[in-house]
Amino acid sequence: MSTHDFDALIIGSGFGGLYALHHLRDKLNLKVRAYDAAAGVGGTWWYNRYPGARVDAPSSPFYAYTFSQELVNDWAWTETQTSQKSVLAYLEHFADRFNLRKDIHFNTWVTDASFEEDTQTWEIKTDQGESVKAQFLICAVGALFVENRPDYPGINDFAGECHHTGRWPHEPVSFRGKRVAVVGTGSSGIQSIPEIAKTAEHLTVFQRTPQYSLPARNRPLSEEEINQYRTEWQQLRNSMRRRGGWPFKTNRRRADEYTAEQRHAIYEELWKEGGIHLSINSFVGVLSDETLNEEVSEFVRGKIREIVNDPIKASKLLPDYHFGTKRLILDNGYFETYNRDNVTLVDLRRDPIKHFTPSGIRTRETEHEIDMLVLATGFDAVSGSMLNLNPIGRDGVRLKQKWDDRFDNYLGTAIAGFPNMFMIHGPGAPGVFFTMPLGAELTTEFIADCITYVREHGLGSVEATTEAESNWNNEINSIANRTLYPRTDSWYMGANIPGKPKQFLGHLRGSQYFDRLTEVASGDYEGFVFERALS
Ligand code: N01
Repeated sequence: MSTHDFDALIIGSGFGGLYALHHLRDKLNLKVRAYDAAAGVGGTWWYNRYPGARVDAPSSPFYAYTFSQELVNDWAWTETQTSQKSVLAYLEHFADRFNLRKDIHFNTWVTDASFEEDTQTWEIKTDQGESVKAQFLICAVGALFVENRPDYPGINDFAGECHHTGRWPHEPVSFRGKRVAVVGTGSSGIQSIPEIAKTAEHLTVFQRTPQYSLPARNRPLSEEEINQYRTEWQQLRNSMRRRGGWPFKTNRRRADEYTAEQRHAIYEELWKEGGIHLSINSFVGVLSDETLNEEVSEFVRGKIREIVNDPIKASKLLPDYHFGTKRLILDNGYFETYNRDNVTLVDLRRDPIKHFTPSGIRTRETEHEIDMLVLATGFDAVSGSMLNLNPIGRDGVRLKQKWDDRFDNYLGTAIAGFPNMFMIHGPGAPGVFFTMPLGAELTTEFIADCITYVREHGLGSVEATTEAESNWNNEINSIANRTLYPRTDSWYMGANIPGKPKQFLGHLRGSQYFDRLTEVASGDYEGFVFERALS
């Protein structure tokens, strides 16, 4: 008799979890069940419904699954920068089209996951009282899920409305006639601030680090563009796979072959074009050559000075770290918002928050009376949601013990001591440095091939070796260390969470990474050990 109820269990029903459910169930014919704490599919897109929420990368039609031409044909993206509402509607459509909801238990939080060595199975327990076993556990728990809430003295005594952007209510939130405070100016803050300012009586932005943000230049997609991407889909898909997640040919221009004046004209053009082009299409080495990076940084600072009328406000908004080494932000009128009379900027570096009161925020210099607090303070990114799950592996070791001082894993998907468990978008995977939906597809396909290998060879478990983890760690770091990324405190480095080990959390060369997965799969899974089936 089988010792398990399912072949595979999946935690999460965002882009990763939904695709894993479809692929494992419908392509591999496995018995699969998925769990999600939310009441519906969508993951990140279920939770992050704050005003102005949009994809912060070149999106339509690329921020989408790529594997099915039919799916591409029956979904029409409407804008170049997809809104949260559209992405969520797309994922709901995907779930319905492939009949996925029947195998997802919603409103169900997985409280425990542990590996039983004698049966080579995972057992999970839920807050609904279920206890279920499966041979494989797929953790599609989200790279940006566990919200970071600052612990300023008195913050819990604040008596007004308080929302974190990553847990935005499903009911409409009105800012009309209210004095609103936004703490945080990452993507979530910068996307929501222009929207909140439109109706709030007054908006006060509490900024710790000024940011580089580029104009998104969002616009409707034309019928012609939609037809074209549908016709060319297979080529686009191949280009995305080869070119780091997006189909664009990036410019290989060398900065030293142009005069300063010519370079400036190129920056102007790319700024006008909008999106991330200034970063990916200006010159080779923008994110690794300090001098070139400073030139681009100064160009953006110049734009901020031009846009913001009040020079004192503008000076507070000038970023002083290396351009692009925190997540680049795409905005729709962010800097322009500071020209409104109802918007104030507090520079927390000069005037830090002392404590909260029931009616507002006390900084060193001022008492700010507010009606609503918006925390746009980000996430315990990438590793946070795996640590939240805190599975128990071999010898009763919990992930929190294993990851006490470093997020060791192999290929961003497997962990030594945690057999038959895989992560989608784990630490060391390309994650946000690649198109996440395509990344989820390719990672799932690797996982599915590995599961097939185990089953076809009559094996019971597959597990990464500690040696492979150590080599992988060196590989990730050596790629990151060739760039300016590690020099900046960012969530990419785990630096936004007090006490979190500092480690670069992504693989910067997505295409190379997925080549590597193919190589490992075709080379009998180097870096993994297999155990024969025990029963
Ligand atoms: O979070 P963030 P986010 N006191 O960590 C500040 C993705 N995303 O939610 O820079 C005061 O970037 C913090 O300051 P500092 C996207 O990949 C995707 O905006 O640490 N301030 C920073 O300004 C993005 O990168 C989409 O000094 C505090 C801000 O809060 C990622 O999610 C849309 C503070 C946090 O910025 C995270 O973005 C939106 C404190 N105690 C976001 N603690 C989509 O495309 C933190 N801050 C899906």
